[in-house]
Amino acid sequence: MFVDEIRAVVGSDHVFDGAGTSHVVDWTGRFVGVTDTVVRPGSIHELIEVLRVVRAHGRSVVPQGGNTGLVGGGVPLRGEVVLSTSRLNKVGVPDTASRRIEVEAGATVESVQIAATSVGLRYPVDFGARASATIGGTIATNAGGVNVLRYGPTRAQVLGLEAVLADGSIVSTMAGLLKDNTGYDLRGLMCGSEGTLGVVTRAVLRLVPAHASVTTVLVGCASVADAMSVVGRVCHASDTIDAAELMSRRGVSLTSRVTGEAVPFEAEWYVLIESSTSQDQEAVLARLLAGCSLVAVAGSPSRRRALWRLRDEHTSSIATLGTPLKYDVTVPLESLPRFVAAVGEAVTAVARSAETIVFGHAADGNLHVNVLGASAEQAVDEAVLTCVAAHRGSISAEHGVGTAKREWLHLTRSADEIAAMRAIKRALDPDGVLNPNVLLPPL
Ligand code: FAD
Ligand code: 2HG
Ligand code: ZN
Repeated sequence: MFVDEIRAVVGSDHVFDGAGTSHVVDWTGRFVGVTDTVVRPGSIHELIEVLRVVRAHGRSVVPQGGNTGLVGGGVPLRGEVVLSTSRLNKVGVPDTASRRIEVEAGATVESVQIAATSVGLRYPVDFGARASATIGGTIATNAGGVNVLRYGPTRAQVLGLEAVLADGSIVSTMAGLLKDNTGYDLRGLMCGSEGTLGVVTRAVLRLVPAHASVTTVLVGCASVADAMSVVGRVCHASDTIDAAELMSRRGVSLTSRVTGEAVPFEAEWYVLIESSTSQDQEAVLARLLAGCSLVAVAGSPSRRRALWRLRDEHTSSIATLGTPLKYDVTVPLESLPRFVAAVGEAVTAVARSAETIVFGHAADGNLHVNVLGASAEQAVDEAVLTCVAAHRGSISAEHGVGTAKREWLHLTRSADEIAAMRAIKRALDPDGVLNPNVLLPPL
């Protein structure tokens, strides 16, 4: 029997029925699946053996890390086996000379951040789900977060990678060479492949120097256009800006109510800016923000944490109002203010009583559009995503396509591009063993 064979590989403590467990429900509660098998291999060899048994029985797997994904890509919506990386969670000792760290795929982002900080370095990928999201999951989704502006997305941190393909073969670039032009970039291909091409098992990650001190500033603005003009001015004049985050009055007041953190002042829109600090930089920021009347500078680490909670806790605060439809999009910076107005109108046109909350990584043109109280899901998907396409944006900036956006991929990718992606999938996973129901549109 299938489950007996899997038990023989990993031991009975590490195989169980998914019914009633958190492994079958996504973070938002919107995507609920079913599986008779959740398996937690304890080594790459066990993982390869598990895949062999899965293949032999004509089944497929959904790789799962921290299950914080927001596009329904990490749960078994069609009875797939859940392949959990929770036991592959070793974090190596950071190499301070080469500024890198070797980790297993199931290690959390936070555990890597802590290891880096302990030696005066920093892992620059950061976002609200850091305590649960894993390195494997962030590589598979090419996660972004608040520091992309300065350090790039997860793909830019991956110096080396090891992954197991559907047939059990291993691709590895764990030497982590800075320069290596020997053929196709398999490491880059795995980043953002959402578990469809290989199961990431280990990585070598780039670390950056920790800042001696940071300046964190909350700026109040009358409109999105004003907010984007502040972002533009600050980012243009300085290359030490780590983050520039956009929030609305509604998002901030809701988050303040849920978390108990005080809001320093009332404004229609807010920009939260963080920069590494030198005396010069403080003067530059002060000059650039001179025309802004609503400015709060975090004068202490606890004040800084409080300002960041107002941003980080948006997702969990919105979740207290119900299960939102989530859209994670990029639009060109110059059309971002127009897009914010247009997307609100587009949602209202198809779901009159729905509420739209917009926030995100302003400097990247990456907005999170959360729609609450809409029953006509398909109509709202279409309204929001065609509005994105009309503004020449992308339907996924950082969360990935998953199952939630797969039928809309054509809005962002041409037919030729989708055909090329299908050809890659067919070549590496001809039997559809790895996450067969995500990313590519249904045939
Ligand atoms: P999972 O949810 O378990 O899986 C996500 C996808 O990766 C699935 O398709 C899964 O099959 C695949 N996968 C997982 N592990 C592997 C592996 N080892 N090998 C191959 N495929 C694998 N995302 C951002 O980009 N930026 C943000 O700012 C951000 N903020 C968030 C805030 C909150 C509060 C929450 C809940 C989520 C946020 N996310 C954000 C989304 C989410 O945290 C990321 O997508 C993250 O990368 C998922 O990691 P995970 O380990 O939870 O992956
Ligand atoms: C963030 O930036 C995350 O906080 C989550 O990407 C966005 O909840 C969301 O829509
Ligand atoms: Zn985000």
